Amino acid sequence: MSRLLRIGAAQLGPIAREETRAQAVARMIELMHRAHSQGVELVVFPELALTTFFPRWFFEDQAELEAFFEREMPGPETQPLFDTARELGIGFYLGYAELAWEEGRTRHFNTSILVDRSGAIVGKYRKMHLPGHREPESWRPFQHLEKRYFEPGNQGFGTWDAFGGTMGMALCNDRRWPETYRMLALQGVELMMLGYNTPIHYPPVPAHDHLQGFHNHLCMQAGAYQNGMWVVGVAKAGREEGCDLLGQSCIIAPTGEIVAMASTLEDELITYQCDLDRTREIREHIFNFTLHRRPETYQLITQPG
Ligand code: CDT
Repeated sequence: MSRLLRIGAAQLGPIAREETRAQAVARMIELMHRAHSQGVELVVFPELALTTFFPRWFFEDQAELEAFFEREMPGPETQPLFDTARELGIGFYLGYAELAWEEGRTRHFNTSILVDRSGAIVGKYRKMHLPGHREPESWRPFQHLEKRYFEPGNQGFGTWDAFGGTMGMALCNDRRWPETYRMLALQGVELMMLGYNTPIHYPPVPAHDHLQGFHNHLCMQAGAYQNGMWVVGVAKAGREEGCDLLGQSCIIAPTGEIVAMASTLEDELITYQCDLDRTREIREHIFNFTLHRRPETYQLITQPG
C-alpha cells in the first residue's frame, strides 16, 4: 500500500530589513509556481517567512516592533499567497509573527498555519519552545529576543487530517526537543512541517558554531526515526543583515534518512514524493508504541524542573 504526497521544501534566502511583505510574498509565489510545475501538492515555507528575523534587534518602540507582526491572516499583503494556492490547487505551511486580540489583551505569538489546496486555513500552531533571552544583552553581536517578543504557544501540539494523512506543525527551536516529535507521533502524525531561522553563530557557546548544520540534521533525523514520521525542515538561509543563517533545508524519511536537501543559501525548492504509509515500517515494528513503550516509567519527563 502507498499513500503518496509530493512535498516541496521552499527555502528562502535572506530577507532584508527594508524588504516589504509584497516582495517576500512575490518570492514565495514564484516558488509555488515552480513547485506546481513539478507536481508538488504541499509547499513548506520557513519560520517568520514574511520579514527579516527581527528578534535579532532590541526595539524600545512597540510600534516599530509590531510592524513585523500580522494583525490578520490573510491580510491584504498575504492574500496573494492564498489566491495562488487556490489557483494552482497547492497547499502551504507558512510561519509568521501573529498579533492576536485574546482574553481582552494584545498577544504575540510565533505562529505557523497550514493552508489547504482551496486556500483555506486548516490548522494553526503557536511555537512552544522560545529560545534566546528576555533582556537585551550588549555583549552579543546580535540579539535573540524571542523570549521578550513572543508568548509561548497556548494551543498545544495539534494535528490535522489533511492532504491524505495526519499532519503536524512545529517551529525552529521545537526541533531540538524530542518531546515535540513524540507529542505529535502519539497523536498519529505522519508528516511534521517545521520552518527555521538558525544563526550559525551561537554567542553563548561559539565553539559550537561549526556544529550548527550537524545539530540541525541530528535532531530532525533522530526525531523522524524514533517516531516513524516524515520531517520537512525549511530554512530562511544566508547572510541576513550581517547575520549568517543556516541553510540545509531537508526532507527526512521515517527511517531517519535525508532524501532531499537544499544546496544553496538562496530561494530554492527541493521536492520529494513522500509515501505516508512508510511510517508503518517504523511504527509497526521497532518503535511500535503500544508494544514497546514503558510510559509508566517515564513520569519524570512531565514533571517541572
Ligand atoms: N528561531 C529559532 O528558534 N532559532 C534557534 C536559534 C538558537 S538559540 C538562540 C534555533 O533553535 O535554531
